[in-house]
Amino acid sequence: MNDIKVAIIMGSESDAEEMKPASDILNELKIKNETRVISAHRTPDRLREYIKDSEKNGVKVFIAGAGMAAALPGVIAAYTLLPVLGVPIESKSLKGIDSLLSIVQMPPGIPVGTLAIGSPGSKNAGLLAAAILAIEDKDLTDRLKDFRKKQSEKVRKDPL
Ligand code: RP5
Repeated sequence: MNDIKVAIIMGSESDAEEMKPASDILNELKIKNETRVISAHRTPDRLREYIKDSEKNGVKVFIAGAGMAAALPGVIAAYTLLPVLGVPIESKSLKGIDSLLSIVQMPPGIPVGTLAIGSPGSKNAGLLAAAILAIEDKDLTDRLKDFRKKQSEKVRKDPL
């Protein structure tokens, strides 16, 4: 056990900037997380080992960001019963529509919770992971309430 609750996996180093909001919000909410670059296509054996080790070490939620054919979240979901949250990376050629459709179109029986394309989806994946963990964690529920309250306060009624 190493207290890591959320494992963030991305298919390539080139996904790092778009995936950073996930770890940022988890850190803000004081949820221990770690980030790894592991590709479903380029390093499949490493992926299987990492999922097995993560489960043994007490990880509760996986967040997976991938672009283009974007198999990563689905392959993780095939190996684990833990919730998998998929973030479609905004690929250059098709602006992430390819990644979105790859991740969202899972065959029935192996679910992946799919978020929005790019950084907004990455932040929401972190928040959704927090909401899942908060079901059994009162302190975390309070921190999430506080986050929502501050977020509401920042919205100005009059833009001028
Ligand atoms: C996917 O292929 C990765 O998630 C990345 O978004 C995309 C391109 O990877 P690189 O060629 O930039 O390493 O597997």
